[in-house]
Amino acid sequence: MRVVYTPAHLGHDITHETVMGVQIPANEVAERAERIRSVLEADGGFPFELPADHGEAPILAVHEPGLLRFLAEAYAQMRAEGVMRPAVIAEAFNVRALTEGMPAPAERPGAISGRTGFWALDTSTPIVAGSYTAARAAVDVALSAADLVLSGERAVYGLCRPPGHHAARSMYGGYCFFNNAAIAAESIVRETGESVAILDVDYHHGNGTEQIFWRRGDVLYASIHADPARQYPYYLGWADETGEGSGAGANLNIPMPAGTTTEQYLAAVDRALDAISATTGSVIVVSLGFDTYGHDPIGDFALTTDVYHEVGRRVAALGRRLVILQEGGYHRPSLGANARAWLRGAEGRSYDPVPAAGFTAGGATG
Ligand code: Q9C
Ligand code: ZN
Repeated sequence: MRVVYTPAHLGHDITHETVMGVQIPANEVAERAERIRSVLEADGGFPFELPADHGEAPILAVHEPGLLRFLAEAYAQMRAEGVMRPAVIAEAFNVRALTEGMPAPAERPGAISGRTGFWALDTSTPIVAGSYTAARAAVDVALSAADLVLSGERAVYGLCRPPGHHAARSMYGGYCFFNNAAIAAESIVRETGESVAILDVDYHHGNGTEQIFWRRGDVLYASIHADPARQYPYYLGWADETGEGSGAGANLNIPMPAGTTTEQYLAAVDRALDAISATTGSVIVVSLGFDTYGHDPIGDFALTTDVYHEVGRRVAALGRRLVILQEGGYHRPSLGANARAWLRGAEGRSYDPVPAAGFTAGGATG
């Protein structure tokens, strides 16, 4: 299976994220993508290629121009204001209650600390000097993977970093800046005139993808994720969110309990795949996360590496072409093996696990 990857993600070299007011070591770090890269390279069955620059147009088909402008300018604006903090993080947020009963505020020129909160969902998505370039490159990875599939590949893996599915039309957050999967899905719809299904198997609900396609009947969004009653993104991901207008019935949320087992998970995968089978279209965009893994530091499911092989196999068994895009997954030592298992399953190759020592050669810390 061909893989699209670029080292541009290394510029998003964050060290900390802020959770409930406290700085903790960042989860969404460069090592994640490098771990996946080295295991796929060692496998031998995954030729790597660089993405092509697709420009701003496919991003602006999905996102508000102001969000793109903000992300492009934020770090430099902070420095220009003489603020010497290591990363741009919001101070105050443009919350619903601020203007309840009033017109919603527009973005105004102003201090970076306030401008950031106009576009941000949370405090756990720091912007550093190389974040914007990395986020643009992740979009190009997704679009280049989509190009390969549209030109005849059955399945292609885009090793996107930073991830994308929490980014909404006018909002970044949840470690995401641009919604790579939504941008790829929209470009496939425009290119083919077909419907597209997005299958989101990240541990978290893809609130951004849901929001972007909420009123769209030509893009099915199906997601299996931790119940928002106990887990981020809290406000969306509930089972009663089914879409509106032309999108009525084209949003499927399957919230799962803590401790979700292989059996429970595979039953949910079958439900999502049944919904996808009922749609037209020949391409599935997969938002692939490994924060469903039993040892993930921010997840609470109980999945094992062999399950990913089976999920990949079942998704491919629908017979549609696959644009597979990396989202989350934070247990660094297992990420490569999990990605390899999923992708080999999707390609109809055997699971054939390699002993853990085979993955960690070269100084991994475990
Ligand atoms: N204690 C993705 O998986 N909250 N994003 C972190 C950690 C944000 C996850 C709290 C989680 C975002 C793409
Ligand atoms: Zn996630």
